[in-house]
Amino acid sequence: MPVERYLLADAANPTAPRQWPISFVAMEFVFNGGLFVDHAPAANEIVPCDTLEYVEFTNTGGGMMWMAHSTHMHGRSFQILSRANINGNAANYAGVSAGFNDTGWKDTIMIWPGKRVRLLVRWSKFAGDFAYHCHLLEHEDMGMMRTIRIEACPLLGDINGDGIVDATDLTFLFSAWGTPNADLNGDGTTDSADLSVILSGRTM
Ligand SMILES: [Cu+2]
Repeated sequence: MPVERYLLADAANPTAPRQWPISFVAMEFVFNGGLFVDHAPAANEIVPCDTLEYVEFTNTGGGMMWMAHSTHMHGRSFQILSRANINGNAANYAGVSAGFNDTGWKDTIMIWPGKRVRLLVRWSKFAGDFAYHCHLLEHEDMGMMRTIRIEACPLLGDINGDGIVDATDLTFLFSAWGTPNADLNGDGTTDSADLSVILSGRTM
């Protein structure tokens, strides 16, 4: 079955990739400028739920220690948009994207020295903290791991905004029946389709 391709044009940030560069700081390899801090994402590691985004990793900061980093993202599969050489050595990597290597779903990608890798990933519908890290044990043990925080999706049926879909939302819906006032599915009126939204408790 062919893989449904994500399109850059469908990303929420098609011209401004989220950037988590690999660098070498105080004799440690790090992502996004710093070592792992439990449950403390940087501002650019807080992401919207259920949203397709464009993400870029670069591996140019090795100093004397050029290494490839097998980069793994928890809880998500992503697609590779492109790989580019940004400090020469293109001939050494001519075969990296050969064949089907970059065409399938990935949860891990090898990011070679001097490479820029661009991905498309749809963040989960489920809020919470997820790790991304280098899969080389020495590197992840030294802190080459970071947190992605997925923000909560709005609860579509939470009409009164108290954070839960419950009987008060039902009461409001029935009081608004036949009017646009509790039109959750955008068809212009409040009806059984909107009731279904509430009863499913589903998120957007
Ligand atoms: Cu590494």
